[in-house]
Amino acid sequence: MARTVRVAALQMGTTNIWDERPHTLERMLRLLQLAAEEKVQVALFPEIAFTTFFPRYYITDEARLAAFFEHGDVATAPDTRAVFDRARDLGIDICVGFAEAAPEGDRFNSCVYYHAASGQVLAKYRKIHLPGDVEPFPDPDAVNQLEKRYFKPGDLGFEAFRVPDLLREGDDATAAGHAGDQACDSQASGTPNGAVQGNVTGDPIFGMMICNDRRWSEPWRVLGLQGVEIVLCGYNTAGFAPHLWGASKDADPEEANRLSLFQHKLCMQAHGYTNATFSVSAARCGLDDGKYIMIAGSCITDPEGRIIAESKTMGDEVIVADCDLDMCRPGRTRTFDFGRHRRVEHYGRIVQQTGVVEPPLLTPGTGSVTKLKPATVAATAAAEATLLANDAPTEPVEAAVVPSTTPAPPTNPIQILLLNPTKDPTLTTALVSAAIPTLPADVSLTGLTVPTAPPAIFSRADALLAAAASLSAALDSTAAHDALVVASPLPGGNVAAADLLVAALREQCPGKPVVSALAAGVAAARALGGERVGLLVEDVGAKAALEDALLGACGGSSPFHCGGGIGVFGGAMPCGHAGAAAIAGVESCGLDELRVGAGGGGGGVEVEAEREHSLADDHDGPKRLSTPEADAVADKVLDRICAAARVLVADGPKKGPRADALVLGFCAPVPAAKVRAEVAARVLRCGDGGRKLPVVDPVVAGVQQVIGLVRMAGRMAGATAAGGEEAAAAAAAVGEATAGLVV
Ligand code: CDT
Repeated sequence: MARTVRVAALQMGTTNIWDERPHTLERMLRLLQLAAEEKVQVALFPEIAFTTFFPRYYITDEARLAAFFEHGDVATAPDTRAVFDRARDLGIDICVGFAEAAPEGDRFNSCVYYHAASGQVLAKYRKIHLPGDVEPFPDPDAVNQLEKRYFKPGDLGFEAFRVPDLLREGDDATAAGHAGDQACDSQASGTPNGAVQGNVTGDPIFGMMICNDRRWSEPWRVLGLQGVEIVLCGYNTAGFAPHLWGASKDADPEEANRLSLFQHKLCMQAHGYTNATFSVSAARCGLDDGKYIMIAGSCITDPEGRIIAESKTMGDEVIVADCDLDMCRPGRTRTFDFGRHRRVEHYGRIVQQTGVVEPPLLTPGTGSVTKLKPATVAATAAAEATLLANDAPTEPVEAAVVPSTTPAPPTNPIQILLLNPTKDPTLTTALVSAAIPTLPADVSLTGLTVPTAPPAIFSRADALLAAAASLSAALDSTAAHDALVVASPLPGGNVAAADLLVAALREQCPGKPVVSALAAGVAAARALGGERVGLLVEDVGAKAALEDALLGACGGSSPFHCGGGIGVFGGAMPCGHAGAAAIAGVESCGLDELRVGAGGGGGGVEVEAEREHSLADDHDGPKRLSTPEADAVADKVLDRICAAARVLVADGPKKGPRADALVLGFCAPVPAAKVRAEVAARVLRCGDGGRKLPVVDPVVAGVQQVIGLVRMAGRMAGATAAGGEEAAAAAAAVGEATAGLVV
């Protein structure tokens, strides 16, 4: 029995900046009336439907800007309620885009799904992919798109939702209705609730996205994974706007318009097809203000990727199609039966990496090519290899990474091993990712996860086991590497693990630079002018461990520190006194209270379901949060880091701030660059004048330190003039990279 929904895209033509709101509202009501005459059940208005597309303007006057936003409940606010009231009266569900001034002061580019039968907003979506810029182009002729200036990225994720009351008498709105059909889908994969994927039953499943989101495969797949059947997407898309599109100013405007239109349809058709869903897109189009050309092309596509209805004009227009939701089934049960065919173990990069990390360059020359490294690259390699390593636990896991902007193919790259003394590959990925942007062209960084180490280190016993397992794993790999950096970003006894490891590795690999990341971080903070270095650590446990280590460095009383220079702050100092004296204090960011873990892949946020780890506790690992939860936790993480930083840089008993440089003594579950930016913005206030606050990522510092040491060692060994130049260049490179740490 058919499950059919009649949907419409309500395309809106030119809306000028000078158009009065009531005029635009009237047009929207008329479109609704036309839709009602077509017996439409669900109608989609464009993105930012109530006004012109104001992000193209650089607006500095706050009152003027506020007038483009909808304040309060959009369904009942005086400027907008007429549309919702009319939709309810006509019995048409609507999805409408608007600029949202949220009660807490944040601004979003949003849309809501309004359910006519109940008179309620059923779902809200806030645009996640904000295109364009914060600042306008210098060229006064450029068309701007300042969405990054006016909006916060959405915080509600891509949540599909069911819509009741759409399926008419005789349609199949119940699970029971399809029970007999399951036999036909015997090969289709199961879903957690026992239903058969592709054998969609019940009320229709909708998803929403806004304009630029449609160009990214991720939102579609996230909705696809929820069985979405109709995706709604309003848009404002420029035609000829060379600055925006990165095209030549001399490009043919007509051709540019055609290309923009083509790409819009391409996205709707292709992504709809690969997720076996209908899609509806509604344009705000035409020539705004007599000069801004916006494409039309509102369309409805079916799950096979075909356009089944599309606009014919550049003006207000209603585009209607009947969506027989059973058409989603062939794709879902065969080609795109996700449960049977997806191979998530190879998709790690999608969530662990944002920017591009290119594969290693091949050596140029006569036509024969040599690989610099095996092509087991970057972020996912660690995760993927660990999955393999579960079958063969004695094999260490390597993730090879090279910089993305390699200017020339090095013939003899410096090979650095970054050792994560735990079995947590996501942590390795996070650490390696943080260091990638700082790597010179001729340096290759390999992350090593230790499958036989504990998953995390919460006790001295864990630390000892981690150190022992890591030592043998690292020794297997040292021959292939020029230097080692031991990461120490985990709470508790990891400091000890790192210390023991560093000492043992130095002993076992004489002449090879081995550094503790944390020690390198402190050294870098001091080199950058910090006389009193503040250490930010994850939680009170880590704070205690570090203070313990400090004590050990000063007095040798710590069981983990023999006072012989192996303490994390000892570095080159014989007993560590000088290092310890430079530490202004250790402050906990209290991340354990948020129950966040570090292994978020350089940007993900995880919740630790259970912190009661023990050496024998091979737990299942942290629970991954949904996007809005993760964003909320990330905000809290930044708040806490900044609060702890403020404590450290507050004025101490002597004149001036307690700490004048900071080291991130853990792997933040938000990217280090973001942490640095936030600390800069929030901790140093205008009263601080031109003061600089170095905020050092210890892994980056450790990697840079060993690069310098390897180059120096080469010079000492070679002792040639060329070597001297190389060392000078190396020093410059290290200086350059380190400068990037200062905020
Ligand atoms: N509104 C919106 O998101 N428009 C963008 C224009 C691209 S800006 C380079 C779009 O993706 O259609």
